[in-house]
Amino acid sequence: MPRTSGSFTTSSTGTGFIQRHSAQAPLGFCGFGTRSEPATLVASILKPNPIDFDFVSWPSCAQIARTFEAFACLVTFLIVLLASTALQFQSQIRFPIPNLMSLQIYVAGQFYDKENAKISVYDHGLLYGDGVFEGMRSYSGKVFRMKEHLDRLYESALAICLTIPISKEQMEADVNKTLQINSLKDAYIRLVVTRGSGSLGLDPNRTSNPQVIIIADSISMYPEEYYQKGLKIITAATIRNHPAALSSRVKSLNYLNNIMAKIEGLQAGCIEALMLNIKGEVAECTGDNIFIVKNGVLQTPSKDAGILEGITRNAILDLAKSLGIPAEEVTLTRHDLFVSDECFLTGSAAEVIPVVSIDGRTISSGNVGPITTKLMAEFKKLVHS
Ligand code: PXG
Repeated sequence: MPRTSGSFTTSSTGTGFIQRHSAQAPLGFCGFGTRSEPATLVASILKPNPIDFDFVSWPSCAQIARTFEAFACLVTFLIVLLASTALQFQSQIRFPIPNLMSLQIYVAGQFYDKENAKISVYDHGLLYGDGVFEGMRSYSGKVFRMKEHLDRLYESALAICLTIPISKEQMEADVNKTLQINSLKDAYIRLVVTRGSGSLGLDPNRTSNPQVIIIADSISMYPEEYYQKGLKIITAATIRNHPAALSSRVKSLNYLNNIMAKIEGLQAGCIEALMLNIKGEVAECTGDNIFIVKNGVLQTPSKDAGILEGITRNAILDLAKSLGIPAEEVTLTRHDLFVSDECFLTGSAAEVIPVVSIDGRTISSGNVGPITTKLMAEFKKLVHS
């Protein structure tokens, strides 16, 4: 607080500026000082003069610093307030403010932090498993057989009368954008298309806005040691979907029978399980196709066995052809598997993984066979080419 002394006004710090009001008055002191000097000193020198002076306060360095400090605090407070309001706002109206530390998930054309990527609980994808999906991988930034995966996705959608709201070209561009935005080169990509949200009831006509979701993340399907030593699998009692109920070529969001089989496998201490079809023939595993080698011939169940026509499976059949390994799509039984020379599984997530034991029967010597080893190496080359 300024205090008045005679005809002078000094600030409480003594710091001041003296302004001359009278033309006859001697030139006053102009500047900054500490408590008693020089402003107070000058004031006392001038005191005998009957001249009116105003001692006008000027801030000290400490005052300026305090003011700046207060200002900085205010600005920081406002920024924090603004940011927290924006985050609350964002979670309510899904206005995306990307957190670059978080994985960015594509939902219906926009990117959201993993924590905020959500769809309605009324979406029939959740309520009924009504939707389709794809799982694919990118290697060095390039998605392996993207066209085949997108063809299968759109065919699956067609089969369940679901119109995907974007074109294949747009989907391809959005997949690549999802990889880029997350700076991912070697990734697992999950595409999901749901029926959209609607009323409680099966009727798909009472839904709207199918949701397209693209997740690009890392995935390690099986521990590395299994690629070296091979898997032990069992046959699940749960059979593969009856093709007349739902074609196994539709990669639908309803994977419950495969999950039931997977649980059986896990309960038996195996991380993968074999599924048979309604006729008791070998179909495939819960998330992979199956191959055996018998007398130098590669064999795999045909599409008629009620399998998903795997893209990795087709890549292996192509490779076998180019390597001169005879290959055929045939009906296989568990017995064929037990007495095979080699066995392996294929899938986008698992890639190519050897099997060395089925239902307690050791396959051949129990080691990974030469054709399996060759195909694993060639597949690795192919995905990186
Ligand atoms: N059969 C079934 C039942 C599958 O689900 C395959 C075979 C292999 O198909 P591809 O086209 O991938 O060679 C699959 C694929 C996952 C996951 O997250 C599952 C699959 C693929 C990718 C990821 O569990 N299954």
